[in-house]
Amino acid sequence: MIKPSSAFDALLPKRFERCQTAEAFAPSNIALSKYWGKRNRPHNLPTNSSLSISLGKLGTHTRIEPASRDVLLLNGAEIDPQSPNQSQSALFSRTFDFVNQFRRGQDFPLLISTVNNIPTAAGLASSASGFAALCKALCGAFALDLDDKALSVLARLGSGSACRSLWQGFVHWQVGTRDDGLDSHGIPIESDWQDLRLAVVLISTQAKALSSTQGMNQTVATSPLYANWAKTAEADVATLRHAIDTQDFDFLGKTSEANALAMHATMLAARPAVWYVLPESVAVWQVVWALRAQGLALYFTMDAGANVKLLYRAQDQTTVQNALQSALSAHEILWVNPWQS
Ligand code: 2P0
Repeated sequence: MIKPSSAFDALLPKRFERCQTAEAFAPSNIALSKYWGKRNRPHNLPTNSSLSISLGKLGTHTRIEPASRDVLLLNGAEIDPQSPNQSQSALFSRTFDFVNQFRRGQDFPLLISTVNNIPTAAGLASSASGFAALCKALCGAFALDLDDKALSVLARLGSGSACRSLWQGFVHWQVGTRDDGLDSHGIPIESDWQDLRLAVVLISTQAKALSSTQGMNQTVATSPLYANWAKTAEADVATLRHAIDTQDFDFLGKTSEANALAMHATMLAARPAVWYVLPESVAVWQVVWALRAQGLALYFTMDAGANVKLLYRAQDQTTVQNALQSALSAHEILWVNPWQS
């Protein structure tokens, strides 16, 4: 098996000349046709292509500076690598495992300060924007001039969905066929259609008990529905590309909603079941279905967490806002223009 570091060797210079302070921002992204399963675990190579929309100004800002030892700050607080809190120590090791592969033995200790303006580990893809911002900031810190495709390949090695967080707007993560993963990266979709809006209904901002990596590995290994999922997802990406090309919102919404439900159904069939949905999430689905039955063009999607993301058109902003504020008054809602950075 090829080691993930082969992609770092292929894309980065052998030695870095200097280290300087650098900063970067990357938006989070929500998949409309999802990535749920790896054909190669260490490389985060997916079993199927996926297609996402960015979350505009919601994402991660990362600053890197030369330091005397490796330090990680998350939202201003230092992360203790020895912390008994497993999510803290895991975040430190996941971040610096990636940074070590990037540095490849060179002695450049770093202070990494990362700020998420979205709840961390709540199914709002903070690892996607986190690794994309980290990659961009590392390139700035070591004065590297990498193109977006190379950045996307490297970000994927930190977290699969991070390869879609290098751009605003629609992004297609092509599945690729190479064992070294150099052809598995995001590609921005050229489109002047900027009509889509998102509303994130916050059900829970608690870190999830089962990580996405664990959840998808368990699904691939044990769900009898898995083979069908990969085929469905590949077909949905093609359908979504057509919906974007023809600027057909209902086609896009209906495909996205069906794709999310197919992914969750596939997880539910895993043994034991993988399940991120809460009763409050289902209550939001039912509100969406009821409003749609009344003629409103409103759809939902959901990821590895209980929060529900709604899809609607910019022209329906006021109607959607009024309808949701009365039907979902118990929940905080984040309103997102995917193209506003
Ligand atoms: C996605 N998700 O396409 C899917 C849908 C969640 C549900 O990608 O193991 O954090 O780091 O590659 O990217 C979340 O999984 O997983 C994810 P790893 P990642 O957005």
